[in-house]
Amino acid sequence: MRRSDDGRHLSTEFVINDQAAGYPRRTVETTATPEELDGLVGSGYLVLRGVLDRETAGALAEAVLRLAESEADRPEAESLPGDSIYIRSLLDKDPVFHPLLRFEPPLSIARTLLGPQVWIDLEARLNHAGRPGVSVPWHAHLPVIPDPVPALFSHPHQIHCLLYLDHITEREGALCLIPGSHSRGDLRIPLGDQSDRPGQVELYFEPGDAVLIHANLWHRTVPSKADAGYRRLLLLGFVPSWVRSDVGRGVAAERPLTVELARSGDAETRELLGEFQW
Ligand SMILES: O=C(O)CCC(=O)C(=O)O
Ligand SMILES: [Fe+2]
Repeated sequence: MRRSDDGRHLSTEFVINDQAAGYPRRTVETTATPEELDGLVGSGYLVLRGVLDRETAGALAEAVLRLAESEADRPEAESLPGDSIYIRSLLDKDPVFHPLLRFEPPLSIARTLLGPQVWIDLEARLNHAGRPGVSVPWHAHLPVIPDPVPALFSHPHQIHCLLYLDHITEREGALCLIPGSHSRGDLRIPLGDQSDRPGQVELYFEPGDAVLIHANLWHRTVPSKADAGYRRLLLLGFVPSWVRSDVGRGVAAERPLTVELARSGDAETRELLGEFQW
């Protein structure tokens, strides 16, 4: 890694050990400082203020609301009707989200820390306005670390960007997180717990602010008040490129038998077929 002459860009030159591709080089330049990167690795989070202008944040917020309204009545919708909804696969649903494929500085920060090859999963969460008590209890996004940790365990390193499109004040409820908790294997918070925890940090946001978190950082939201406005945020998951369930080439089966196998199979069978959700 090296700093450029103007001191603003940290540049990392990677050589990828891909024989078939001729050992390609990838240079990743980021405006984040070494201190910010170290902070993200050590504490598990990094706040980025004003990464989107108000106008863009507003346009994305409207698109999220449109999708929420069009999906809310679908039986598969992940919603608590009237309170909140998750909207998945945004890049397939509206091209207004496509510029986020090159969203800086989160992309170059993710590539500097995870490696130059990442893909982006884009989702949204919306809490409706005027609904008290809407919250997300303590959780981490990738609860897959076994105890003991096996010798060849693949640590679930991902960077998730929570990009806020609305004002998040005490009315909408702070985002709380526990610094350093992404590397604390001993922390086991019961499902549904919403209590204050020692050392928790409370964050508030303006539209266009973001926070990068390690996917295993424990976090929650404080319940909304009756006079809360909308809480809309985008969740960009930066995922190492090789972490995928599909091979993506060769002759595809005309009628994939595994679909039926998964439908009729038990949980272990479905897991062996690649089922996983966070
Ligand atoms: O609403 C927020 O501020 C965060 C929500 C969250 O942590 C999640 O949906 O996983
Ligand atoms: Fe979360």
